[in-house]
Amino acid sequence: MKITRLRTEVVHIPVEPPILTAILGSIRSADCVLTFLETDQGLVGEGLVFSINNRRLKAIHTMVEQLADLVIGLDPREGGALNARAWKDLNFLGYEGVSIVGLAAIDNALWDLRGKAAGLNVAHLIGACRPSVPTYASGGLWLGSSVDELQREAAGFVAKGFRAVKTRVGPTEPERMVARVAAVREAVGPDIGVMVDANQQMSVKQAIRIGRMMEDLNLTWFEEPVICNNHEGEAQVAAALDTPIASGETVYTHRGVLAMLDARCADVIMPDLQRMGGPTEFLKAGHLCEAHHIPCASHLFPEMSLALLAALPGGHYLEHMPWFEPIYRERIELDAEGNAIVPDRPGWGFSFDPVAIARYRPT
Ligand code: SMN
Ligand code: MG
Repeated sequence: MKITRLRTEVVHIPVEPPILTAILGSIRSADCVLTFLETDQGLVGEGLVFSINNRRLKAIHTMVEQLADLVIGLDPREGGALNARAWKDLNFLGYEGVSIVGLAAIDNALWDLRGKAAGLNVAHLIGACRPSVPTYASGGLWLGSSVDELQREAAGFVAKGFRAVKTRVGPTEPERMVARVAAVREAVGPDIGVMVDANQQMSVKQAIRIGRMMEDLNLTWFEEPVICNNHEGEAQVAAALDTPIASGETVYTHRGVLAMLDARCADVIMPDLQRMGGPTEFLKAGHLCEAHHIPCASHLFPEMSLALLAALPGGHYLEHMPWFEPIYRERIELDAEGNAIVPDRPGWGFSFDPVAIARYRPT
C-alpha cells in the first residue's frame, strides 16, 4: 500500500457560549485543519490539528501541506520513516511551533491509516494495557461561571457519568479563587476527582500560597501553576505541596517532556498530541514518563489520545474536551466507572462526518 495524496479541509467550529480563560481570554471557536492521507488501496487515514479563534490557522494549514512530500509514496507499514524524514527536514526550521504541529497533522492521519490497514483500533495495534481509560470532564467550570453555575455544571457532569472534573482558576484574590474550587468540591462530593488549572498565571510564591490553601480539597492535581517555560519554578511548587502538580501541555516533542522529567517539575505530565508532533512522539513521551515513574495524562484531542493512553503502561487521565465532537460521527462513551471506552473500531475509531465538515466549512 502506498500513500498517494495528502488532502486537507478547514473547519470552523463555534465554541458556544464563548469561554473565558486566564491565558487566552475569550475562546469563541476551535478551527481545525483536517488531514486525509489517501492510498492506492482506497483506505484513507484521518487526523486533525487546530488553533483557537482561527489564530495563525493559515500558517498551520500551509505547513501541513508543505510537509506532504514527507509522506507521499510511503507504505503505511513503514510509518516510522515519516519521523526519521521529518527530523532531517525540520532541522532547518526547528523542532517547536508550527513545524511540529504540521508534522502532528500528518502523523495523526498516518496512525489512523495504520490501524485501518490492520483492521485494528490504534490501541489494539500497539497492544492495549486496558479496555478503558479514566477521564475527566474538561468542557466546563470556566472562569465566567458564577459559583451557582459552577456547582450546577459540576453536578451535571457527575450525572452524565464522569468521575472527575476540571475547573479553572483566574485572576481574582486567592480567597475567592479557593472558594470557587471548594464550591466545586462541595457539589461533587468527596469521591469525585477534582482538577484545578491555573493556566500559567501565577508566580511561584502565589502558586505555593494558593496551593496550600487548597490542600484540604483533596485535588487530583493542580495544573500549570506558573509560566510553562519555568520548570525550576514548577519544581519549587511541586516540592512545596502535597497536591500533585500537572503540567506539559505547552511543551514540544518528547524532548520537551524529557526536560520536564529531568527538572522533576511535575507529578503528572499531560502531553498535547499536536505539540508532541503526533502519536509517534506522544508514545515516546509516555514511555519516558513511565521510566521516570510519572503518570502520563493527555491534553485535548480525546478522540485520538484515548487509544494512546490505553496503550501506555503509565497511561493516566484522558482530558474529555468536547470541542471537536461536532465533526466526528462517533462519540466517546463512558463505562459504569466513568472511564472512556476504547472503541472496537479500526484506526482511531472516530471518523470525520462529511456532512459536518460541509456544515462547518468557513464561508
Ligand atoms: C486549556 C486548553 C485549551 C485552551 C484553553 C485552556 C486548558 C486545558 O489548559 O488544560 O484544558
Ligand atoms: Mg491546562
